[in-house]
Amino acid sequence: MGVVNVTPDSFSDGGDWFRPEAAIARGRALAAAGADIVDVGGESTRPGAVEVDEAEECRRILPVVAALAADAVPVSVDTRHPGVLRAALAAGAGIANDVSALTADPASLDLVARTGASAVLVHMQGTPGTMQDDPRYEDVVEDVLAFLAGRVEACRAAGIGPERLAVDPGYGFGKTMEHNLALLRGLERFGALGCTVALGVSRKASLGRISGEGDPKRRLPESLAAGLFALDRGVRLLRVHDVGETCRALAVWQALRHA
Ligand code: HH2
Repeated sequence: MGVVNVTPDSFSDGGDWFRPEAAIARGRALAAAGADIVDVGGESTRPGAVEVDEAEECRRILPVVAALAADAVPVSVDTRHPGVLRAALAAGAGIANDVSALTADPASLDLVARTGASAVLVHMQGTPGTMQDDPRYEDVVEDVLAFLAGRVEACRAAGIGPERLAVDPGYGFGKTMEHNLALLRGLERFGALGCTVALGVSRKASLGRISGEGDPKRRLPESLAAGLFALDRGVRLLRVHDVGETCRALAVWQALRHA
């Protein structure tokens, strides 16, 4: 899954793809570089981010979703807002990538159920504005697993089967460094939820804290190391900014696995 942030303020690439033409070109380039899905987002969910209103979020992403969908690129929409999701699905997106796991507004769950769309259910403690203020868990792996199991069950009850779902432990979403590392080490357990396991570690700050790299755009080595570690533990949907480089690493990983 390649990322196109149509935002002025994303932590990793804020402003680079804010103009619709730039975002469309970026999405096409990611698809050409090997992305199976292009994830289009109009609201940053970085720690401390402020919420964007639905009209503005739509204005940012809809031309991009429509252009990529017209090229037959599979598009996911990274949003917590049902109005944005509805418009994006109508414009040709097929997947809801929701960092609230369809809890921010129950209308999102109904929309996915009714339209036959797929969804990525992401665990987040709190909201982006405050999620990094002292996050706490009894046992982070157990707690996140239990939350996601509940969301998979809520989807099943609404008629959305596991074949339409991916579960994502939400690396960096209301987690300390220790929580993040425990989740990566426990990834294998998420397969038991019966859905595709997804993960977004690309360029994230805690990887830079380990290596000492402060610039998100220079965190490709960190992102590849964590991404391959995750693939070894069953992750099958990796959300990344650097698609071509990740595909090259994946090709070697796959050749070694099947050797
Ligand atoms: N991380 C971000 C956004 N969306 N979706 C999923 N499924 N998993 C993730 O880990 C995830 C996500 C944050 O990264 P980014 O979009 O690059 O930054 P920002 O939120 O600042 O736009």
